[in-house]
Amino acid sequence: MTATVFSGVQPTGNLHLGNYLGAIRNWVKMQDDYDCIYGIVDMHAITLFQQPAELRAHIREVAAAVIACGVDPQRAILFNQSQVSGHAELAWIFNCVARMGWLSRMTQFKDKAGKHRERASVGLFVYPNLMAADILLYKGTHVPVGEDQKQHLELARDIAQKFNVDYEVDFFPLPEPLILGEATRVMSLKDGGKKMSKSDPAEASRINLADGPDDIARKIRKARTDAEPLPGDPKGLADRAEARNLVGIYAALSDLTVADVCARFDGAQFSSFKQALTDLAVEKLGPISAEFARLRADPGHVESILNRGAEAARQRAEPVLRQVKEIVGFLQA
Ligand code: AQP
Repeated sequence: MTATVFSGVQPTGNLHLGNYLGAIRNWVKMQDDYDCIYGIVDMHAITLFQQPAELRAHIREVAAAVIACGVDPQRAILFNQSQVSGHAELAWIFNCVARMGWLSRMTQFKDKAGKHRERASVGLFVYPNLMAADILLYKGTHVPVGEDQKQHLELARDIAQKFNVDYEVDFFPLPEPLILGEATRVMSLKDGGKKMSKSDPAEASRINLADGPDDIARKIRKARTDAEPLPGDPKGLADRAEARNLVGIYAALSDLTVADVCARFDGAQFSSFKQALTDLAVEKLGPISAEFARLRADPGHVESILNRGAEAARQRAEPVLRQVKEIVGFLQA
């Protein structure tokens, strides 16, 4: 059986270095070994309100950024979730399979809803059911997951299993997590305790994939650090979140370990380390931002790629959804 990977990114803003190192870079690598389906998941994005004009722009821009990073629409399916109605249809069926108690335990809902649980959208609460539908609509077998998505993938497995048991079928696979090397969690350049995020209002907290060399240099120069020189041993970074973050970014961009980077910059001041990091980031991200600018200038081309992707995704989803409806007992034309 071919291993099918599903992964998604929310069009909630422009992609940044964290999305690249934590996710999209792996999407590019996985194209060589798996049957890959990648979604720009706008239905997930609207679980928190999005301005319609911004959402539309972000869908095109995130698609352009993903392609600029090296995802090849000839080898992987790249599509926009809301254009394939099967996601919503299967999610509804999963709303009826998943249990309230399971969803109530999801820590991401608790984090995102915060103290205003009663005012959170119902969509935010059932978000993991839609994620299960995203994967299982294609009988996805593998999902690359960071720490924050592990619980949601467990839930997708629980849903697949309960569906199979309730309807006495062996229909859905139980999707497995795909761990691709050491996970890179990139933190905000302004606060080493917060992850780098598209929706952080502080622009200087992240390096966007659209940033040119000057923006990259300025943001790294102004990144928060401490007064100590860099340690020769990673243990010396234990209580230094901001320093650890910059060293981690250097390691991820250069494919070195954190220990290698510490050894190389043992005793260096931040002024010289930041210059080395800037040079590296400009070297690695320059070609991406140039390709991104080219694609951004041609939104019609990006939309045609997404349209073709949606057509391919619908073709994959259609027989699965028909069988699900048959199993559940829906009448079909
Ligand atoms: N800072 C990060 N470090 C490593 N990986 C990250 N990812 C996001 N931020 C970091 C990974 O990128 C993929 C796509 O993320 P997403 O858009 O679906 O949602 P997110 O995790 O909520 O991303 P953001 O940028 O923080 O967006 P907002 O601000 O809208 O919440 C995921 O695989 C994610 O792990």
